[in-house]
Amino acid sequence: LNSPLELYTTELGGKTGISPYKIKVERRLSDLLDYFSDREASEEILRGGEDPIIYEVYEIPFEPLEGLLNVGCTVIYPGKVGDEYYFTKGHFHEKESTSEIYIGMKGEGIILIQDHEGKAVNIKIKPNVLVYIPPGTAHRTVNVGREKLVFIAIYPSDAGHDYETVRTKGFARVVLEEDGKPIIKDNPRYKRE
Ligand code: M6P
Ligand code: ZN
Repeated sequence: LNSPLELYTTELGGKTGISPYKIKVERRLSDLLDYFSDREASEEILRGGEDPIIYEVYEIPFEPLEGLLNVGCTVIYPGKVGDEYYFTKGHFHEKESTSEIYIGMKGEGIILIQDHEGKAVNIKIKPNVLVYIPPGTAHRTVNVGREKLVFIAIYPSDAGHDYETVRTKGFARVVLEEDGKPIIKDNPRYKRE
């Protein structure tokens, strides 16, 4: 990890969005089996001997400590599982008071944002768009384009990721391809609290 007392710079752009970075995380279809709507379609792909990369995250993280900011860059590949576009797992922050900034770099996508009651909004992300994600909301990014979707994230290092809520309850909305275009629908499998 970088020392939080030392200044750093990183260059924006290129395949990894930031360079240099400290950590690379790779998420494949097998890591996301509980997240995509069409389980049968997921298993079909895996049975075919493929386990495609869905997204990568390049990070410059600090230890969890109030006042420190992590920087990450997420690269979501273009693709679908069944009719559903590739996306990130999505998460609430464990520390409820924390917010986050996303900045679009390449490609186009939709950020699904919802609170614990399931009140949901969707926001476009593309180059030169900055999105402020308020505290207490889950956020998932969906790549609806034909190229990789690249965006920068800036968030408190002590925010923490709560994946469990999203894994077990799902998102209120899904983004599907219909007639070659993305449409946003209510998720029939979403478990409202
Ligand atoms: C962004 C940030 C990260 C997050 C990543 C992937 O870069 O929000 O904190 O880890 O996207 O999203 P997820 O953790 O939901 O898979
Ligand atoms: Zn977050």
